[in-house]
Amino acid sequence: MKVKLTGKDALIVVDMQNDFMPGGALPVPDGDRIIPVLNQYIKLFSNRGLPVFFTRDWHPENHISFRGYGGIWPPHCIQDTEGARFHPELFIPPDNKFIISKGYSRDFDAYSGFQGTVLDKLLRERGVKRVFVGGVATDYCVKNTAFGGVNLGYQVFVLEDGIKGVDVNEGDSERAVEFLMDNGAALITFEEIKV
Ligand code: VGL
Ligand code: ZN
Repeated sequence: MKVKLTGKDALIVVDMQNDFMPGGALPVPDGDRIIPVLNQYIKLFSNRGLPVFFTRDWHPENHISFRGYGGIWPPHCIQDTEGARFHPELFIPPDNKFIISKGYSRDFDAYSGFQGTVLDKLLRERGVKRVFVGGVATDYCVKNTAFGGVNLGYQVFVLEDGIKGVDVNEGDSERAVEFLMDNGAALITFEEIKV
């Protein structure tokens, strides 16, 4: 498949934060290996003047998703800590980029970048119709952000070469991609974008 970028496209990079990278509090195995290709996508969109959205997990230290506070995860991406910062090699364009914080209230978790955020509003006011979604984790926040996009009426492309999962249960990431395709999302690689 070949896809030509249009003025109604946006890139969504999900949760490329230190805590989700090898050595972090909740590491996605090889999560940092997708950074070079994500940077290619980011530069492509940015050079075309298309908006790039970076979601981030942004939890208070007593967040409901943490073990000991009702959740299943080790503490991760605590607001204003090193673990919550984007990986230092991730390219953040100087302009037309947006940081979307999610899961910032103690009693509310968000696997989707659309939940409790202004992401949909920002996309709509820019006339965005198609979103390209990459990042981590395939089986959690990428899955839910992409599914949220589908449900809100966007045409969703999942970056096949720009996602990584945790696979708490073997096959979770594969099933997540299948689920998204069953719901109308398409898979795409960098080479398939027509320049
Ligand atoms: C995520 C688990 C907990 C993710 C966030 O970004 O996929 N996973 N919080
Ligand atoms: Zn989280």
